[in-house]
Amino acid sequence: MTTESDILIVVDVQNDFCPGGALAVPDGDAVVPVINRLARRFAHVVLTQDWHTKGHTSFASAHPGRKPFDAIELAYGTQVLWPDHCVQNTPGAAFHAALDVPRAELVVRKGFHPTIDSYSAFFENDRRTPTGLCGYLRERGFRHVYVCGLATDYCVRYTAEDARGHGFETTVIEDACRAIDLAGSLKATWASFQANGIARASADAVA
Ligand code: VGL
Ligand code: ZN
Repeated sequence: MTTESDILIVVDVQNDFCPGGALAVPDGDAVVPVINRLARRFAHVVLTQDWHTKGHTSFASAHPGRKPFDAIELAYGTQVLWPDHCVQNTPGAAFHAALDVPRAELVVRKGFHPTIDSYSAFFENDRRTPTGLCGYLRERGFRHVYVCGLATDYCVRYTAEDARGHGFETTVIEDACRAIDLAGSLKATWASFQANGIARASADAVA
């Protein structure tokens, strides 16, 4: 068992990110059994849930003439455009049916502001609007954040980097993540983790 100051953040294990979903991450559902086992070794777990409004600004369909995976400039910076995914209260936004995490104590929904995307569980993509998760973790006394889920190079990446940026010891659990890998994004992610003091571990290595 890990300690009382450790918490596992399970990022976006939702139908739309799994095979058959609107923004399927290759092999995305393979993380489910790994996370189910891993989560039993944590007394504290937080889940995140991508939770977009219909017609969300991160959807290519909201920008006439644009296609999924194009990048555009929005008021807050560069935004990759995605297929419509994780629309509030749709089956695609639901957690994978086999995800079984009995000690999940909080669900952080993100991406629900119609005009800002949110990859990180801590900040919206404007990098300024907080979700409240940092306050929650600090107030509850957690010091070491473990991150897993989907996708390694987007929501896991930004969540881990913001955890580290807020001073939490941070570990990404490699075999409990899968990546989208657009234009070298996975390689850039691991390089950034190394540069930022974010540890990389396998699920078996987490005590
Ligand atoms: C994600 C792209 C768009 C993710 C969410 O969970 O990594 N990626 N929305
Ligand atoms: Zn999204």
